[in-house]
Amino acid sequence: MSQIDLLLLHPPSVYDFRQRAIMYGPISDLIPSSPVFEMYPLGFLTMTSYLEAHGLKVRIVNLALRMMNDPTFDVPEFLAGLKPAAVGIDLHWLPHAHGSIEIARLVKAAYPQVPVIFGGLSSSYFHQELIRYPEVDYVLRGDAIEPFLYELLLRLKSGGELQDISNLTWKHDGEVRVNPLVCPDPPVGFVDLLPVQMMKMVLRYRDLQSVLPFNGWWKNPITAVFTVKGCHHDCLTCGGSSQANNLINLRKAPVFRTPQNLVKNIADISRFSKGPIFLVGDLFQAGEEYALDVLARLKSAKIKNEIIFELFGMPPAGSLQAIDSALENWSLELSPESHDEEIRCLQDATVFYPNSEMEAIIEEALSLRCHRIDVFFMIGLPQQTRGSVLATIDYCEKLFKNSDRRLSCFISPMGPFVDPGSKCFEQPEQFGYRLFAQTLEEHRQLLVQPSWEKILNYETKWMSREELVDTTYDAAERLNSLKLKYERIKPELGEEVAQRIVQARQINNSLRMSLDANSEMSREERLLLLGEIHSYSVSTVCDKRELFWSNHLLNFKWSEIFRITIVYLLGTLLSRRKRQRVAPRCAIEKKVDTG
Ligand code: B12
Repeated sequence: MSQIDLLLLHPPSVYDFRQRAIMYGPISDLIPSSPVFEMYPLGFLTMTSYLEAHGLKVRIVNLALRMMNDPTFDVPEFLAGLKPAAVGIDLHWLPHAHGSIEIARLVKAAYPQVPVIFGGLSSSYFHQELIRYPEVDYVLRGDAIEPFLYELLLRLKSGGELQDISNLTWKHDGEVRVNPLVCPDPPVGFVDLLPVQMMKMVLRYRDLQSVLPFNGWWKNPITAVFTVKGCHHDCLTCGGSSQANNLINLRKAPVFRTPQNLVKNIADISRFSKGPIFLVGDLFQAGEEYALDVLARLKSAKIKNEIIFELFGMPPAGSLQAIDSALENWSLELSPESHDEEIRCLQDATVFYPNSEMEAIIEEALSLRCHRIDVFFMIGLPQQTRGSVLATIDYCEKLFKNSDRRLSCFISPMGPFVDPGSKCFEQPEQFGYRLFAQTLEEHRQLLVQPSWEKILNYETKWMSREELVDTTYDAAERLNSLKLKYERIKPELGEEVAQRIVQARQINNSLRMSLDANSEMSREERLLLLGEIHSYSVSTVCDKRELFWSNHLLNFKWSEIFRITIVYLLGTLLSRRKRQRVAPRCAIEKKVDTG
């Protein structure tokens, strides 16, 4: 068996979701994942790139996806078949508060001597609490930890000292140690998300299932390229805002990836995939000059993939023409959050734009070769009432009327949690919020409540949890009808969504009554919800497929994948021959031995 220097495990949101009866609600309808939140952090790929480039062997296992796709998949049994030198578990998104710790428990049971390392945004925020769980040995804080992780793995193997490893929270003789937090500039041009690494991992461990980022990725092989660490903006509800970044990562200002490196990464991806590439972060945040530089390079690289741009604010005049002249295939994602300009302005006045400006941008994009515009709205914002949410849906109708089928609108509740580090989480009263959980353990407990109404970690002065839930279904129902009316979705799809909303609302109402009456789920409700993640929680504010792009296996460039496979297999064959002459050792041992 090939020795693994670091086994990276992605947990499901709730570990035993297959045995529990929970109505998760539409908390993941606007992302590719289900309520199991089976997508692993992009950081898994950057860590893999970095560590493999330094000679270590990393294996990613998406346990959440394996558990979803195979009801008989047994985590302890699977773990027993591996032999890692160290295990990394992400607690990046807070909705993994339950699953991550349960998986750590199983890892400890499987290999008591193997170090368990946690990392990610929520791990960083809750590091002091997290390290006190007996199954957690190390927490690496920060958003650019690759070099620290490498150093930690070497030291763990060699038995070296740990007190000078930056950003490490650890235990020594039962005492918690918190090493100083530093915020390094990410390595020049960042660490690439290398698709080739994923392919090599599939070949090395003969396991495709474990590496897939989310359910259905084969059909919708969207890839993401991140452009920035940190953010200029300070939106009240965002856990990736400027204030949150400063608080959690000590990142005081965003660091942008160099245009050269960014476009190189896109070109690398385009060699094996014809699928869409999502640029994470608004290019115009780094200034017009930066964005134009990226666009010019994209033009020279002759990228054919559809490139999806997200816009936080409205771009300067002429920007859309620049995009259009660089790419024949592009789309936009806009997030005005609310139609109400006052509510939008409250989020962060520095990124505010009036509706008229957004409408002008939409009109211009539609006059160009823009392939698709998705407009996202949110429920649960400061000062937002039920009436305001419904008025947002009226505004969607206005947008539908003045556009064509390339534009669609989406609305979803902010959930399950308002994010730690955001202003609304840190100073809830000041922004009209009431929190139901503050600590990590409290969030773990919330995640296993029977319905999403009880899972939400907040309500606002303007909407109770009950109202947030009811308003979500009302808004979703109306938006779905509008999409049918304006032919944004196929009639069968729209009717399916309408039916799902009715069912979801019914089960939610019945749960509400039984929980209020005796705090227990009825037997019928339990049976209905047992192990259920789809029927009442997926596609109940929109059909998930509305988010996806064209879907077929032709999205892959099979000749390139074949070439990489052959090169890899030949490489392994040669190195196996060499190893037959030298005693086999794991990569870390070699590193440590040679200093
Ligand atoms: C891109 C993105 C997405 C993409 C997913 C990309 C992906 N697979 O990572 C999409 C759109 C799908 C998404 C979905 C969600 N997201 Co999101 N997302 C982001 C965004 C904009 C950028 C993240 C990013 O790309 N970082 C760059 C990569 C390279 O770094 P990284 O993944 O963070 O990894 C580094 C470190 O975190 C750390 N690390 C991570 N994991 C581990 C594990 C170990 C063992 C170690 C040692 C270190 C480590 O090391 C890595 C390298 O240094 C951030 C906001 C922001 N600006 O940061 C929000 C953000 C992270 N998302 C957020 C949320 C809430 C979600 C959702 C839960 C929303 C929802 N309800 O649907 C889902 C969860 C998805 C899932 N797991 O299924 C919140 C997180 C708040 C919180 N504390 O929970 C953020 C901050 C935005 C916000 N709303 O405030 N998201």
